Amino acid sequence: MSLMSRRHLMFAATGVAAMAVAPRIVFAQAAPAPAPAAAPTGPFTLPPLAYPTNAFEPHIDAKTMEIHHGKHHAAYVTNLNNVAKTNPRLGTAKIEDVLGNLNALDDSIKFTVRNNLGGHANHTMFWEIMGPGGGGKPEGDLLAAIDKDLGGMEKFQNDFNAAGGRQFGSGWVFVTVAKDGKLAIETRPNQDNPIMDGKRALMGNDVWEHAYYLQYQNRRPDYLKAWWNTVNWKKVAERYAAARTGTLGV
Ligand code: MN3
Repeated sequence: MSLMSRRHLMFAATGVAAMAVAPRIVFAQAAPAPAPAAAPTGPFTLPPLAYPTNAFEPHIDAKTMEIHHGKHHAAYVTNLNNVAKTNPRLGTAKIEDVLGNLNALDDSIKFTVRNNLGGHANHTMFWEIMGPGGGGKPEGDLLAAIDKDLGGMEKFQNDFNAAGGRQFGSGWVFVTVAKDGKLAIETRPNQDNPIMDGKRALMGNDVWEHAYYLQYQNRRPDYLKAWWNTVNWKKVAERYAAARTGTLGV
């Protein structure tokens, strides 16, 4: 082999080595980027949606669902995990036990837990009671209870929408279920939850502006009406049955 061709081979080999290294550098830069790496590590976790974010269009737009679940609810979870770092018992206690006994908490975390654990509970319920192909009416025991306690479906939905419309500022409109099984329409400000008053949320709608403003702007009453098309009555009926046996969580 001549000197020239040997040198040529050496350059060629160097070139190959440089090319082989290059993809590793690219990979090393890309590695920290995946979104799941930024997710909270617990003990609190964001429950995944059981449906795609566009499942409720045209009633709730995909962008609102994305931000509502992926940013707002996620922020409550992150805040809880931060509190749990210095208060590990928060992460092991049952959510309903903590919310039902907020005064047992240290003053330094009470406000943060009330807002963020309330928000986590409210939104966990909210995603659960909605589903694709929702709307219509419940049946069986739940319908009978609505007829008995809330004056029938039409009056119930009108009263629920009116209460949600009247809630000043941010908050929720709920159907609460008491220990004796009685249903009532009640609102709560901010992220308060009926568990704080010894009741349970059977179902509820979020009337914070973040729940509807991209699509409905100031037209909260239109959002309240459209939202019924997302309600998964089968899930609500399961929650009602659980409430009757004292096993309903958040
Ligand atoms: Mn919300």
